[in-house]
Formats: sequence, C-alpha cells, structure tokens
Amino acid sequence: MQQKMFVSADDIRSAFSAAMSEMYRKEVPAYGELLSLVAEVNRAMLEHDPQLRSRLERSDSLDRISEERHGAIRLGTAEELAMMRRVFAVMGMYPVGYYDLSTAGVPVHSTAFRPIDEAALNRNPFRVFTSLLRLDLLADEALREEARQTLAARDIFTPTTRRLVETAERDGGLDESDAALFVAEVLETFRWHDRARVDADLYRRLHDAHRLVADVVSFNGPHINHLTPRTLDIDAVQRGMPARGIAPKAFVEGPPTRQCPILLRQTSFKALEEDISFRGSDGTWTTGSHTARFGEVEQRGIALTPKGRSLYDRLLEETRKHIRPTADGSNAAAYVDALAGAFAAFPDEWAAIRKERLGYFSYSLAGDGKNASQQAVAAGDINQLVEAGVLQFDPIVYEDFLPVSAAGIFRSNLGDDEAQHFAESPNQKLFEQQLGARVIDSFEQYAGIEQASIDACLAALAKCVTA
Ligand code: OOG
Ligand code: NI
Repeated sequence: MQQKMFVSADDIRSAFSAAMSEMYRKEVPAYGELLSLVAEVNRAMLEHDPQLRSRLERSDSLDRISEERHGAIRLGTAEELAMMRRVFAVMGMYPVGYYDLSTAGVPVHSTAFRPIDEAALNRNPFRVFTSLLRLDLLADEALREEARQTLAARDIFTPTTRRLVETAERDGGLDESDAALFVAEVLETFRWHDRARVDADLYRRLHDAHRLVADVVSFNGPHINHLTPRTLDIDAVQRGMPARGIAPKAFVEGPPTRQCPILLRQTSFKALEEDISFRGSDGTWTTGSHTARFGEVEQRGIALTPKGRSLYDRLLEETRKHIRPTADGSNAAAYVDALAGAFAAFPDEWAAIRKERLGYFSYSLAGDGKNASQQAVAAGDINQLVEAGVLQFDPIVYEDFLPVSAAGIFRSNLGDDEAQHFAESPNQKLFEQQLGARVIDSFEQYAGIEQASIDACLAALAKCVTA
C-alpha cells in the first residue's frame, strides 16, 4: 500500500541531475556553450551514421543522448563521505570502484556513486565521481591540524537533507513532496560559495601545500566542480571548442580514436578563475580569486574484461614510458601519435574483441531462433550460436572511470604547475572504513549483465527448439 506513494529512486536521481544541470548552466556560462556544441556534434553524427542511430534507439533513449552523464565533488572528512553515501542511496546511486590518485600527485582517493542495474542505468545513468581529501599525505603537520579543525567545524548538509535521508531509510522511500524537497535541499550542498570560510592567509598556505587542499578546505560546501555530457564524437568536440571561445585541455584522455570505442575518452575546458572573498579578522571581506569549476565531455565505449583491461593498462603504460604528456601541452600531438601506435595492438573489430574475451557483450536473438542447433543450446555454446547467426551481440557500455585519465582531468584543472609527488599509498580498506561500506566491484557488475543476457537467450531458445 505505502509503497505506491513513493517516488522511485530513479526519478529522484533524474530530477536531481536536471536541477544540477540547470544550476551549473546558470553559474558557468561556458558550460552552456559546451552543451550546445555537444548537441550539435551528436546531431551530425546521428545523421551520418544510421547504424549507430538504430543501435542507440535499441539500447538507449535517443533524446537523452546529450544529457549529463557525470559530475564530481571533493569532500573533506570521513563523516561527509559516509553521509554522502546515504544521500546518494536515496537516489539509487551506490559506490562502485576505488580510485587511488596519490600515485598521480593528487592527494585524494575516490569512488563513483552510480546506478548499478541495467534498467536504472537506462533510465538515467547520472553518476558522481566523489573524492575524499587525504590530509595524511600532507607533510606540514601544523597545517594539517589547522585544515582538520576547519573541516570539522562545517556541516555541508542542510538539516532538512539529514532529516529526509533518515525518513527515506526508515520508510523505504520518499513521497512526492518530500522527494521534491530532498532534491532542492541536496542541491544546496553542491552550490558554489563565493565567500570562503577561511582568511586570505590560511587560503594561501593551503593553496601552497596543494591547490586541491585549498579547494576542499576553504569553503562551506563541496561545490560541484564539473558536469559532463556524453558525446558520440569527442574528437569533433575537441576541435570545435576554440571556435566557440572555449579553451580545451591539450589532448583527449584515455584510449586513442578507434573504430570500436573502448572504455572512456574525456576532454575538458580549463577551470575558470572566479572572484571570491575572504573574511578578515575585523569582519570585513577582501576580494580574491579561486579556480575550480570547469566543463568536461565524455565518450563511452565497451566495458573491458580483466584481460582487456590489463591489455589497455599495459599499452597506456608503454606509451607513457616513451612520452609523458607535459603540463603545458607542448608535446600533445606527439603523445597522441604514440598512443595510436601502441594501441594498434588492441583488436579493433567487435568480433575479434568478443572472440578474444577482451570486452563484455550483451546477447540477443538475431531472429526467431527456430534454426538453432539443439545441441548448442543444451551445451550453452554461445560461439556456435553466434557463428550460426542465431545470436547477435552488442557491446556493454563502460560506466566507470579511469584513474590515469581522472588524474589528467584533475591536473589540467588545478593549474598547469608541475605535478607534486606523494608517496604511493592506495588504501581501499581505509576508504571503505571512511565510507562506511564496501565499494562494489565493477567487473562483477558487467559480467553479471553479460551472463543475464546469455541466460535469457538460452531460455528463449530452449523454448523454441523444443516447441
Ligand atoms: C574529478 C576528476 C575526475 C573524471 O571524469 O575522470 C573526473 C575532480 O576533478 O574532482 O571527474
Ligand atoms: Ni569528470
């Protein structure tokens, strides 16, 4: 009975992502320009590629193609992270994956809160890359303590958000008016604050330790620092940015341009320098500036199996052993060439990717299944059924992130100074303690989606063959 009154988590997530988009477009005009470029590129792509169009029609809703796929925030304390997990759960978003960015000179570790089942992803795949600052990596003990105290004194959630999370957990959902209120209240946590909660002197010291530390510690909340729509042709977006007065980062992160897109490719425009003010000891405000907010674009390809992923990691590492992209972007063209060269070793046909078990696929019946070999169905021989034209396969989209790419996105938006070095110290156990839950293994998720499609096909075929 009561169940009926609840708004679904998917609907709350959709409403939240739409509200965020509207807020961000108002606050960061260059982002609105980027959205319009992405829509234009996607339109052109769909006109020229009817096959892609029908595949997307089958698996995705075409009209939502250019909508935001992710955003990112950076949190300061374990309590904030644990509470954020409960907030996202109300929207059907769960922590998937662990990303250690200390190796790349960024003192955070992260997860991505996202919908996990196929239906929820199709309804609205919005996700938030969520990082937690690692003060333990800062060398200056006194500054570390000052930062810790500053963070401990803030509450990034409104009292109503806290109350509604409790309501949702107790009752199993939110009714319509509470859901609308929840979206509005959670939005407050993601809003930009142009008044810092620290004075100019502390800001400067935090900033000198690492720009990211200043960004996390100095404000009343973890302002959303970017939103990211999905494009069908990221190279066209990268080329199109300057003509619209947007300055892109020097190169596209992730794999090179390919026939069969794998994993995730990303590019962004540089963070804006924005006016903020600092509170003086006499209560007056002085002006300063802060760079944090930017816009990003992503193109998603197939989710790779552990075997495919280690091939990806190896080829990326090989490339970077020879040429490391510099902070000023001066060797970007050479880097892109070297990357394309190295990735010649990664099969670029769906059939080969499937045969070599490099990626995950979703299977469906190609026809009515009547000509299927009974033996192959009984044995679950997928390869035979594919070769006989009984089954067709579509790539399963990668829904997660890539640590090397994420570090590149962080860095290009924290200013072009050379990367700082931190001791490499992945600590998933600590992160999970801070989060108050285990992170979900993404390989298991993709394997489960693939297996479910196989099971459904075999069950349908068993019926046709015996009928
Ligand atoms: C997050 C950067 C990582 C991505 O798309 O890889 C990211 C941040 O700058 O806070 O969003
Ligand atoms: Ni991003």
